[in-house]
Amino acid sequence: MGRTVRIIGAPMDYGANRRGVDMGPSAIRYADLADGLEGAGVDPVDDGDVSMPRAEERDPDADQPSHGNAKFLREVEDVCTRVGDRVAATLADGEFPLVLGGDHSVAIGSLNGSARGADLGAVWFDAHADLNTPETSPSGNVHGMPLAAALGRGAFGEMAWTQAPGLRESSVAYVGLRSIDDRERELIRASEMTAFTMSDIDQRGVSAVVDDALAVATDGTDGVHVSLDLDWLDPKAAPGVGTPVRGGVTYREAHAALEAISRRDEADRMLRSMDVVEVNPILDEANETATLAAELTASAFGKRIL
Ligand code: NNH
Ligand code: MN
Ligand code: MN
Ligand code: MN
Repeated sequence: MGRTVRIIGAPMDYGANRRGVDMGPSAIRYADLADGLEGAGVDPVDDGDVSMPRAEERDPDADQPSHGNAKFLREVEDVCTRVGDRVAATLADGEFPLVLGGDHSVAIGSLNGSARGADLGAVWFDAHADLNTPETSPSGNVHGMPLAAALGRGAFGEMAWTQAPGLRESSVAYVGLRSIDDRERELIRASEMTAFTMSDIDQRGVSAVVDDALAVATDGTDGVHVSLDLDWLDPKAAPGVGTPVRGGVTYREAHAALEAISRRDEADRMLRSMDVVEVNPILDEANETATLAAELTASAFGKRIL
């Protein structure tokens, strides 16, 4: 019997600057995610969506005292607390939590839930570093902050709900960075995180880079969280995202990367939790990006061509 993969939908758009990303979970399900997972030899169970609050402040720029420059932070807290509880409960039942975003702020919940009572590593597939804090963010969008939130940096140090208890900075590896804010660049350089950029992929190939990222994330940890932001891919392969950045990985490179995850997982079952985020069906072409999200998830669980 294969593992049970519990699909947790988080139709969140409070962390992004574009509407439409809240339709991501539906679009990924519609793209036959469950069939793909069965094809990979796991048993998918759909847990439905976590409920979304109505916005307290309709104006994202409205003052939110003590939250500084972080839009809709109360709403993000509400959703991420629910995501974290569901992820933790899923793991406690011996099942695998797969969170479908929604914008990347949902990863605050996934990381918090997955890192309760366990030492966690993380592999972050993204064009962006997501290391802004309310103090450094140029946009105020919380989807540019989930790693900083999980690590309790800046103002997040006062917010227990954002923090991933068992996640150490030195167990985090980025793969495919190519759009980093100036302040983030300084923060990454001063941090203990490992950052593989698109240049590293160009020079060494994606499989070798992912193997190295996994070495970082598995060293001294109980398991690895994989966070897959679809804007990690080149916009030609994944047009349905809110913040496309050209120069990303190709369709084939993306598959090779997630197959490298599954090969490692086959050897030592290090894969603990995963989120798949930032699919925006309104900006997509014929559900191409959601379809790719579903395929890449199946690849991570070991689906092979032959
Ligand atoms: N770094 C920018 C910000 O903080 C962009 C973040 N956007 C993302 N991250 N899509 O993955 O707003
Ligand atoms: Mn992201
Ligand atoms: Mn431990
Ligand atoms: Mn991104």
